[in-house]
Amino acid sequence: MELKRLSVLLIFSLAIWIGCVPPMYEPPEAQQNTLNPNWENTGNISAAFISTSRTIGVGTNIGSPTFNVSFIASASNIDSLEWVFPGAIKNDSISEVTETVEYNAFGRYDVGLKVYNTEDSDSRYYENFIEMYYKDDLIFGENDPLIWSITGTDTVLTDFTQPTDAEGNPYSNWITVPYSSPHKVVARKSFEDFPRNNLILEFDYKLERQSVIYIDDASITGTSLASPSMISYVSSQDATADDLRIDSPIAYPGAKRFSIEYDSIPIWIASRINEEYFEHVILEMPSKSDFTIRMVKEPQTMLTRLVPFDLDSTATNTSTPVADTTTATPSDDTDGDGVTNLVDVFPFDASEQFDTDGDGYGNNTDNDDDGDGYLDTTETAANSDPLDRTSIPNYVIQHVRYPYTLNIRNLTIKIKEEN
Ligand SMILES: [Ca+2]
Ligand SMILES: [Ca+2]
Ligand SMILES: [Ca+2]
Ligand SMILES: [Ca+2]
Repeated sequence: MELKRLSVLLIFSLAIWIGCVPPMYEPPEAQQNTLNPNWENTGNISAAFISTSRTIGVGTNIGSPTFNVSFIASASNIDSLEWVFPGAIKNDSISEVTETVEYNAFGRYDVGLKVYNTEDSDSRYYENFIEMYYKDDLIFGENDPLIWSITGTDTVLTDFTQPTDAEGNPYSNWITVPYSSPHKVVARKSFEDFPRNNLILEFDYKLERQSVIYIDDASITGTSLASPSMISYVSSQDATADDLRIDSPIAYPGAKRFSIEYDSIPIWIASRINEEYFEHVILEMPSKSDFTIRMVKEPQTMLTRLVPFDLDSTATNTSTPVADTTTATPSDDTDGDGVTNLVDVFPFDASEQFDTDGDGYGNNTDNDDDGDGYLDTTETAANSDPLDRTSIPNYVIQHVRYPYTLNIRNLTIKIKEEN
């Protein structure tokens, strides 16, 4: 970075300008401007000025951003004036009341103004009066180097949603990865031509526990045990009585949930669910001008749940057992159906032999042999046992076990204030 060289230059030019060597630079208080003690207000005129902006967040991640700031001297009764704009690349003069100054790099810039009239002079010099930093717009997409690129094998655009206010307007600089994204979610962005030293990555994040999830009833379909393995979530606002409500566990076991990688090396990891408040993170970055940032939401653990089919309303289940049909000749096969009278529940009926649920209807007539409320045809299609009332057809549902939403906002890259 050029700051040190700038400081030296500045001290040198100051020495020429005011004719003596100024004292060593004292660091300013955070967020305050420092008035150089050698540049005093001498009385009748004042070297006050205003500018169109003081801090500028620019979302340029590749190449040098360019921005203009206009300054207006608000002094009156002056004959002449002189500006200094260290670090600026272009300004048409230094002696006009209004100056438009061009900068072309992230950083902090001092501004000075000296005013004169025939009797007096006054000067002001502010350290770090202008700050230009990188402010990310948190826009996600594919194959565009200027936005966050989704790179995971499972990552899809719907993994990134923008929260909205009560009127439905999206919040800028704020993105969420919903709990309904169970896979690993990765977004990547390259940065080029940044200052090499003292870069600080800052952002706010929140890992929000989703205490209740609803599974869309319409997504619970199919007849085989293997289907559906994944389901669709529905928001609590849109859930109906038919949708399946699942309460999340109170406590979530600690695990790596969200991480930041610099050139593929993890430099920060979050695990704790902090559902109430955003936490502010400040990360010092290595001294490279070209680098890549990756944001990674780890895959969520899945839970398999069995949800019984709805009962078949047409299942035949009476409470009238077969009459006692004990015969005097147990080893005979009176009705000639191939099953001896001892075993045949219907020894005089060649079309029936067994009544598994004992409801008086033989298994050949009965449409629900085991009396569990599911038709034999349903059970066969769903691979449950039609002759075992403890075996019933289920949907196999996989849902997120510890659902949480990741919020990220106000991502910036600034140059660290020197101490
Ligand atoms: Ca029989
Ligand atoms: Ca039966
Ligand atoms: Ca059955
Ligand atoms: Ca059964």
